[in-house]
Amino acid sequence: MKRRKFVKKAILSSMVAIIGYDIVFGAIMPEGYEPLALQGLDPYKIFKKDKGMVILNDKPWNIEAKAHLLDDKVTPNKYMFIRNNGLIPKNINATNWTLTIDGESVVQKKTYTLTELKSKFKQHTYQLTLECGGNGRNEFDPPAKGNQWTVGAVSCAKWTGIRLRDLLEDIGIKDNAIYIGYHAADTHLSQDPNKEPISRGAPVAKALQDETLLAFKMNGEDIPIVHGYPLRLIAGGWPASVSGKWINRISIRNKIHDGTKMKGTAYRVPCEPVAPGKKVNNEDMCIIESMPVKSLITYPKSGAMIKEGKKLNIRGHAWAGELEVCKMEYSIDFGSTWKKCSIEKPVNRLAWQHFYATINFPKKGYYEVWARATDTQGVSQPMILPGWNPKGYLNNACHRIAIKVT
Ligand SMILES: Nc1nc2c(c(=O)[nH]1)N[C@H]1C(S)=C(S)[C@@H](COP(=O)(O)O)O[C@H]1N2
Ligand SMILES: [Mo]
Repeated sequence: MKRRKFVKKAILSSMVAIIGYDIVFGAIMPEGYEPLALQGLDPYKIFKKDKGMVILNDKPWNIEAKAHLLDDKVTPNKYMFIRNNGLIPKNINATNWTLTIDGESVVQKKTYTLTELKSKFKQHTYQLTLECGGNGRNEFDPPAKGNQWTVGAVSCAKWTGIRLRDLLEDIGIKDNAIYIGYHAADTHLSQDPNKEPISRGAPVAKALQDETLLAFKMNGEDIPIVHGYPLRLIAGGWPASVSGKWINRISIRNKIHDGTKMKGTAYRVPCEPVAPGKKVNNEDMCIIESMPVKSLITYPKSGAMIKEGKKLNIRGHAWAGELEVCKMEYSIDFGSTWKKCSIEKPVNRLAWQHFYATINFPKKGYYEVWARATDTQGVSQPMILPGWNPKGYLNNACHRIAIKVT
């Protein structure tokens, strides 16, 4: 018979601390066993999320919103999706938090304290759209592995922090700098301290944009722990994986950053469209940069019923990565004809835009309302699933809701 392995002392004592009672036979508890008392922890309470949010995975935590929960113009924490690649850092201490800037292309490596960052540089606030590159993955066929996001892995909160550009100007970067890469305090799922769950970044040009922030506030308060407290990179309009949470180091690279999840099929898609299911060579994969044009009907909720003869007011948000949305339309006849919606300007660059329309339905029955956004380069959302890719990124197909006229 195999010898049974017992739980490690350090892990046992942390379990005791959470449960608040001595685990009497704890010393002979099998390794890897999770006491029931710990399994009962309510994620909605811990993360202060609305009960309507959907848990896709608990190891690591991945939680998404539903379309109608994203109705607010500024996304509050309770409706903000959670995407973790690893384990949330424990024992975060903001008072001794530091950010080190290093890499081949930094003039001289330097470490700033969080207090210094907050006091030395001017603070800015922007509302910024963060959408997971895998939002909409659930529709891909053949299916793509990973969290099966439907439509709710997108948010647009107000972020306050300092410009990454101001920091880079302070420290000085060399002419050969081409990319920045972040490093963070979260733990790899294997708990191996030598592995990083994720370490991505962006070209220097994106890092130098006005809206690229090192943020310490979200919607006017300290960033919630799960969303990156006490310091987070925010790069609106790009896959949200670029917006590193819990960051403690930024490397200025003289090449494309080669951290975890920068290679292979991670956050990369075939540079040219391929047939569904096809194997794509590494050199034919391109890093996702600006996210594609997309929209979401946030009111009413799909399945809503209205009385015959009544008009229906719909509304929602539209966004287009680095671009703006300049046209918004809806269809009630499965995309045969389209009518215009009103669309507002964004409050600032890289923030989503609000649209609304009033719809008349010709008679009783079942309808679908489809929404379609067009960006300033004339590119519109596809009606059906766009280009297949191995990891199921960039699904920007038209959002649709069901309506019954009774
Ligand atoms: N350190 C760290 N940063 C991270 C991640 C992570 O797992 N660890 N996930 C990334 C991904 S893939 C996404 S989509 C966003 C999600 O941000 P949110 O959980 O605040 O909504 O954070 C990004 N930043
Ligand atoms: Mo993501």
